[in-house]
Amino acid sequence: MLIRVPKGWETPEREAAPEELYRSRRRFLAGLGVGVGAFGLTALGLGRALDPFAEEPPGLADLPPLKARRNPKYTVERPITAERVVAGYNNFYEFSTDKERVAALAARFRSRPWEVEIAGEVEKPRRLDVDELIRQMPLEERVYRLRCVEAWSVVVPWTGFPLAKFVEWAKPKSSARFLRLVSFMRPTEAPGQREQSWYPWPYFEALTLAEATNELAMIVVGSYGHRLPNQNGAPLRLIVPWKYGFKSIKSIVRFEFTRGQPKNFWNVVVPNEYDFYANVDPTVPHPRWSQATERDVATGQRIPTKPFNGYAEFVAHLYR
Ligand SMILES: Nc1nc2c(c(=O)[nH]1)N[C@H]1C(S)=C(S)[C@@H](COP(=O)(O)O)O[C@H]1N2
Ligand SMILES: [Mo]
Repeated sequence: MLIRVPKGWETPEREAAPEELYRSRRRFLAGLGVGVGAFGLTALGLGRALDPFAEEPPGLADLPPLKARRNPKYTVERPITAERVVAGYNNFYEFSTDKERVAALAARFRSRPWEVEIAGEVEKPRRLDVDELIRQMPLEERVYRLRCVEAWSVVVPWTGFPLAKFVEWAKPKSSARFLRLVSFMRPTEAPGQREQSWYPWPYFEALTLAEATNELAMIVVGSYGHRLPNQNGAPLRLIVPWKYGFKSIKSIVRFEFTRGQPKNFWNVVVPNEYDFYANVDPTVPHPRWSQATERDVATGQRIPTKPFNGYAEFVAHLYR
C-alpha cells in the first residue's frame, strides 16, 4: 500500500508538553474571538494543573443519563479524571489531529440512529440498530486507566458491557480467530477524513479472540453516568485498558470475525512505531520517546507507567 506521509503526521504522535497544550488552546480560543484573560497565566506554573480545562467542552449538554452499577473489581489508585478533561482532550483523527478541537468539531456528528454490522466467520451475519444491541447486553460501570502511546493518561468511569458477552451473543464459528473492528466513513461530517485524505480511512483495529474475550475488554456506550459524548467515540467504542489507547477504536460500525490476523490502522501507517499487540510496556521505548512514565493530563504530573498499564494480573498470561 502506498501512503503519502506528510511532514505534519509527526506532530500528534509527539508528546505534547503542558506548555504546548496551553499555547494551542490559546490559539483555538483566539480563533473563536474569546479572550484568554479568564485563564490567567497559572497554567504555565511548573507541574500545575491546566487551567484551560476550567471550561466545559462542547458536546456534554443534553446527553441522556445512563446509570449502571459500578463493578468494584476494577479499581484504580489514582483519582478519576475530571470529565471536562476527558471530553476536552481527545485523539480522534476523523475530526482533527488537534486534541483540543475534536470536541467542537464532533459536536454535530450524528451518532444516532446508528447501524452496527456483524460479519465474517459467524453463524448468522446481521445488521441491527445500536440501541437494540445495547438493550440485549448487561451494562455495568468500570473505572479504568487509559494510557495513550504518546504518554498522556486519564482515569475514566466507563459504562458498557464485556466484549466477551458480545462475542458469545454473536456466535462466531470455530474458524474465527480474530475480531476486526471498523469505524465509520463519513467525510462530509468528519473534516479529518477530508483534510487528511492520505490516511487509510476508515479507522480499523483488531484483537485476537482470546484478547476480545478477556474479562477486561469492554464495549463502552457511556461515561460519567450518561451516554458517551461524540468526542469519546459515540455511540459505541472499544476499551482495552492494558493496551495503548490507539487500540481502543471509537464509533464502531462493523464487527468482523476473521481466520487470519487483520491489519490495524497505525501499524499500516507507521509500521516501525506501532505494532499489532500494542500492550503497554514501560521497558520498551517508542522509537521517538521513552514509555517509562506517563503524564496525567489533568495535573501535568509524571507517573511511572506500569506493565500492561497496571492490568498484568488479568492479561499477562495471554502473552507467555
Ligand atoms: N476511530 C478512531 N478511534 C480512535 C482514535 C481515532 O483517531 N479514531 N484514536 C485512538 C487513540 S490514539 C486514543 S489515545 C484514544 C483516545 O480516546 P479518548 O479521546 O476517548 O481519550 O482513542 C483511540 N480510538
Ligand atoms: Mo493514542
